[in-house]
Amino acid sequence: MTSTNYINADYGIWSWLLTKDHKRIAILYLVSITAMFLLGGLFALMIRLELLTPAGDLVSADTYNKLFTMHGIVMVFFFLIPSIPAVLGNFLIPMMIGARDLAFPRLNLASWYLFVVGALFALYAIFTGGVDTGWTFYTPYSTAAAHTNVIPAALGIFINGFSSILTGLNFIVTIHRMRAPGLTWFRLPLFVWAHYATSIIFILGTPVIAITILLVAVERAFHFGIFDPTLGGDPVLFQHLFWFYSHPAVYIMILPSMGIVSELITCFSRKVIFGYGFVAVSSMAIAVLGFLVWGHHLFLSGQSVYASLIFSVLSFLVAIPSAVKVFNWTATLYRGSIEFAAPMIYALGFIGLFTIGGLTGLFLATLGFDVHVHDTYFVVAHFHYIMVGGAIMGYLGGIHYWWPKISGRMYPEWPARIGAATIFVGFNLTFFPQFLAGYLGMPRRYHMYPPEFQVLNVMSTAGATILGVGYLLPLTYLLWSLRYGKVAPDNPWRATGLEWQTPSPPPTENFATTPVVTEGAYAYSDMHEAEFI
Ligand code: HEM
Ligand SMILES: [Cu+2]
Repeated sequence: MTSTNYINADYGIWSWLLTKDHKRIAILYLVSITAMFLLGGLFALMIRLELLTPAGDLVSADTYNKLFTMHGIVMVFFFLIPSIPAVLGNFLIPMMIGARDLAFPRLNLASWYLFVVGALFALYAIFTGGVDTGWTFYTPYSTAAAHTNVIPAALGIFINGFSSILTGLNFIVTIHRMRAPGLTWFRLPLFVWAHYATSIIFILGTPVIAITILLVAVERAFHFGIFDPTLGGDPVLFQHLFWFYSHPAVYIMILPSMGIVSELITCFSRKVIFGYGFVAVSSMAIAVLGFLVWGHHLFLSGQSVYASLIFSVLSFLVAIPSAVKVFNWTATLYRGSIEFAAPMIYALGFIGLFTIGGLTGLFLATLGFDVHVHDTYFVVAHFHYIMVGGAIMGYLGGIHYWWPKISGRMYPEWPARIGAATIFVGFNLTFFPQFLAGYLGMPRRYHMYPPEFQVLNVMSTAGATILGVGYLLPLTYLLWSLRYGKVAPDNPWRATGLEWQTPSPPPTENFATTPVVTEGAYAYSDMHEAEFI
């Protein structure tokens, strides 16, 4: 690496902490969310160790409540939600649209600082006694019952919310205003479309959770009677407000991953994506419909039967745009010349796991079935298939695919393939038994259980161990590659897309001259076919 790029353009810790370069900010996020992921993973491991035996013999019931709560808070708010948008979105969106940076570089840096301050509040809550309400902060646990650090955790999430809102705003303005000449909306890479849809949820949804969680803190401190029925409040109101954000938020976690998968599938099968327009528009449909289905989390909270019926039907509707994507990816693969590079293995893993997660979502949306499995391990398995199986597979696939661009080095292919396979196997062994345990009646959030569930739990803990090793593999060899990896060419995958037209790693300004776009994304069929058979 002799030429000047964003990494060696400037030296010293302050040149990073005060940077306005979207690529450096992406790296700051990468480091901070990886730290949070390791912390959340540590809690998960302790949960699984406790559940190895039916007797609650590792930690007390109180500690167990804190473990699953803090696992959820860290993973959802401080890892999954920022993961792809803040790291890969930040790094790639300006380059993919031929811009030099995001529209508001200083705001981008401020977003990272808000994330850090929010995370510090959450860490303070965790290390000075923990929180035990569950990551959903349901009232009255959170307002009247819990004796733990609910207020600092709530403030952490509140502050972090502004990081999301500002990032969303920055992406939307950038995508509207800064596209290179010729880059029309329907020539945009699908990764950019996915982030556009995600940003809409960030802007419309996040204020609701921020205020809701602030109300919990206010209620706790001053007993205003917002949620407490003895003071005239309504505890179910909290659940409405919470899920009005948190159902759309699950799409914040999955849409960016779908954007990555679209890029990977077309590149590694050397074909134009099938039904580009449908894939693009389905992201928007998911973002909009996602706001109409929150009531499927309240089937058993005492909402009216008619409300439940309507939410049940609407939940089926939101599955359609997701299915459209799966069909289009499958059609893209059909007769493609597929290369099983590590990112592609992650993408294929995503499709399989997301499909299982999505289909079991339809089970849950079916009112009668949900009555049977509500608050059991079936629900735990469902959302982990989506959020860990889906979202993290896409995230890791994306990290590998763009690693040459980010770091200027290639990752080692065989260790990466082994890592992807280990994660896939470990994941399924961890979470598939939970569908069975839940269906058979094992409730979630208990630190002991009847002995007949032990076999399934031992499988799950064994799987979690494999999964843990699987996640440590990329961490190890990617760090290794920074020093010893092969120097990356500008476009190692012979991919289309403006980000591959700049050097690896890119210079601070991304492009020497603004590129001009003359065709749609994914012009793979223009390539000589014989070359890829
Ligand atoms: C696309 C990505 C999806 C993600 C990330 C996701 C995530 C989640 C999460 C986190 C929960 C558990 C919340 C809790 O802690 O109580 C959950 C529950 C649920 N999900 Fe999904 N989900 C997705 C898709 C779907 C779909 C497509 C449907 C239906 C069409 C669906 C239906 C449900 C239902 C009904 C529940 C509540 C089950 C209960 O508590 O009894 N989900 N989901
Ligand atoms: Cu939902």
